[in-house]
Amino acid sequence: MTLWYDRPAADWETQALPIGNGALGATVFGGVGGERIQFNEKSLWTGGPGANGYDFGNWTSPRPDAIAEIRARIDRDGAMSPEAVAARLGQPRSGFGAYQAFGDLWLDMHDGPEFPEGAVTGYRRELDLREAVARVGYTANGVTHSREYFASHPGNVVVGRLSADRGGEVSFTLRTSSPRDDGQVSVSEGRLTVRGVLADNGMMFEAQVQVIARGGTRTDGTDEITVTGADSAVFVLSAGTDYSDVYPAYRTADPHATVTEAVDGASRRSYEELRAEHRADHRRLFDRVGLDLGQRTPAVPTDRLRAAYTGGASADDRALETMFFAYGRYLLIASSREGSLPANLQGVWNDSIDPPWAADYHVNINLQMNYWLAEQTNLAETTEPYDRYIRSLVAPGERTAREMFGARGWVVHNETNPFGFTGVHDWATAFWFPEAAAWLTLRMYDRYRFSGDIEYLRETAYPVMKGAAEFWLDTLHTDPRDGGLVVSPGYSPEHGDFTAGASMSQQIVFQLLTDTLEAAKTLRTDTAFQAEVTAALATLDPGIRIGCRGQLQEWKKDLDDPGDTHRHVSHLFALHPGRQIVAGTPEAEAARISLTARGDGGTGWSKAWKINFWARLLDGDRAHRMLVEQLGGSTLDNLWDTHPPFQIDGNFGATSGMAEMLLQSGHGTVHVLPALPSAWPTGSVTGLRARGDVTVDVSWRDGDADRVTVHAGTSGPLRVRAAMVGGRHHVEDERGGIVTPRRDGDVITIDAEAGGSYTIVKLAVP
Ligand code: FUC
Repeated sequence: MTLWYDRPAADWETQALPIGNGALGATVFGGVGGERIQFNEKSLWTGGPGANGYDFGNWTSPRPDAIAEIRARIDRDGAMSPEAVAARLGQPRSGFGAYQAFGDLWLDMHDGPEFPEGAVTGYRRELDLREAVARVGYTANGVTHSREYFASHPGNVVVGRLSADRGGEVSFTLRTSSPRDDGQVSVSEGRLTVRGVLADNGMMFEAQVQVIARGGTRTDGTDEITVTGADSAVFVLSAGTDYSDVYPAYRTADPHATVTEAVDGASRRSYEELRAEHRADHRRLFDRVGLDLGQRTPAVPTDRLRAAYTGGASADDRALETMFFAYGRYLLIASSREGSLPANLQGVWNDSIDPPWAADYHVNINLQMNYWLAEQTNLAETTEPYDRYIRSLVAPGERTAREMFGARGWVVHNETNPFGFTGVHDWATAFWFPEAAAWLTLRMYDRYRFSGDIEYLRETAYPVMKGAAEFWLDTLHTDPRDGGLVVSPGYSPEHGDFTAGASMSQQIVFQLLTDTLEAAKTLRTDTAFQAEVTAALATLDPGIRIGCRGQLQEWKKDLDDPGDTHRHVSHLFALHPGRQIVAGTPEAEAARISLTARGDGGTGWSKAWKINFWARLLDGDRAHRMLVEQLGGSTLDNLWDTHPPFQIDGNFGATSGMAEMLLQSGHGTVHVLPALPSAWPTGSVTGLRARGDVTVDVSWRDGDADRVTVHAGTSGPLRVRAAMVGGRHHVEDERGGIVTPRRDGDVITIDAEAGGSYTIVKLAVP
């Protein structure tokens, strides 16, 4: 569970190693003559209130008939070009901003040789996923140097320690730099402070680094701190801004007090204590899931492991696959913890003031995808920032719904920022996606389906789902072709023409209304609203049609081009992450034909989508083939996913896809090893979560489960589907007592008791 390399990182994007605590992120280079630690704080953004011309994406002047006009033209002509729609409904983007690199921390080593020219031996740079610690070690001039870095969530700090195997050998100068010119640096009593204001929007920011040397001397300069002849030295860094997620001002207090408190607090404690607290915090989440595919610890560095990877099921290939699975979970823990913004397009890591797509929150697939793995891989806590963020979009999104659509509820379009940008811009093929709000809330309902937490449903999920549903109740259009309710104008991301009733639009709205109605019934609330939703569902086009080639249609009219290999496979939403399409049905077969036509190419995230699709189609070998495509063609040396460039959704999506290969639970049954590939004949997985508050451990041999334990969180019938159940087996409870569930083919139904564990054991043929 360790990524390791035999040389320092020469490049941020492809080689530096990430640590993070949700709010703070850092990437470690591991240079010998000098260390570079690039760091981030997730709320440091340009744009928004205070930035020139910020308008939340709302139309700057009313366009009362604009949407009706477009609808009428689509009704008349069947389609409209994205350019024509954008000319009428779009508007130039203004003050959107971009996620900002905070700065770099440099540790210039005194008399340290450069690598590789100098006499350095035993160099190793690593990222230990289980401990969430980055390390650097090497020997130079007869002295072995070690460095360790971690980002503590409980402490809200990044901590580093430099040490050597001989006393008095730690000597360096610590300084910072920023890609902007807006921070003032000061130093006092071993504490370096960077403080400033973003010129773009007036956002205040501050970082502090405390240096603590053991032995030797510490000298404070004007903008740097020098440690000479120490036995070891520790630094503690924290950073913050005056950002708050509350509309419309998005500002709170000067970050000085919070940053000071974090750095003071951590500086008073020993390194060992901070490290132990961090370790316990990380492992409480990370250790919940274990995957064993029969890998062994690779003898080669991770970059060479990846370069040699063929997916050919060698022990090394399986080691890379299990590491990649664990890495997705590691990255989510490191980039999404309570109290900060959700993971953005790059998680929390960014070295630029102008990152690709502003490292923003794209919500026509990307943000949703970032959280696919959260429930399944037992990291529900990491979704707190997501929920909080979605709820923060409601206030600005209500205004956009009202002003643009004259609708109740709330909406957000193709991409957004931390400042409630819920309107539009005018990039024709990627500006219009009002379905985003609906889709974003579905994850929250799914969290309820996993946990069964009714309080969460009532207080957190349902109110935002209801708002998203109200928007669509007011916005759906009656299609003159057949009287069905459709989304119009609608756009299947990010290609083709604007039409009415594109499959993805219909599927998302169908799922939203279905889930919201179910939720309202469960909560016994809003009877009149329930009636409204029921009526809409009766005429809503569900967005599932089989076309002339047997494919699942992407549009309501059969416009599909069989040669289309576009990276978005939007019309399969109903298969994944939706649940309208069930494997083994004619619609699933149609989805398979569409997916086959799209091909195995695509960007990093697109390949990750396809792992999930093939897993849902119960085709383990095809799912694995997509994993091979992703690891082989869309993964960097530091195992970050590349679109290109680096985009973290592919990491998260791949981990989700691997989990989907091992366990599914979308349709009322816990399906064990639904899509096990032949490349993983023997293995085990522990701690995966299934809907219905169930935790599952499975071990398998020769492609078939031999032991399955389901841990029930709640009482009631628990349906488990596993091929092994069709053969000789027995089921025992946690006390070893034999229980006799009902069986129907390969499904058994256990009368589970809350807190009970039930193990299905495969028995040898007599
Ligand atoms: C979506 C994708 C692009 C890219 C961008 C950030 O719009 O279509 O490929 O991932 O998000």
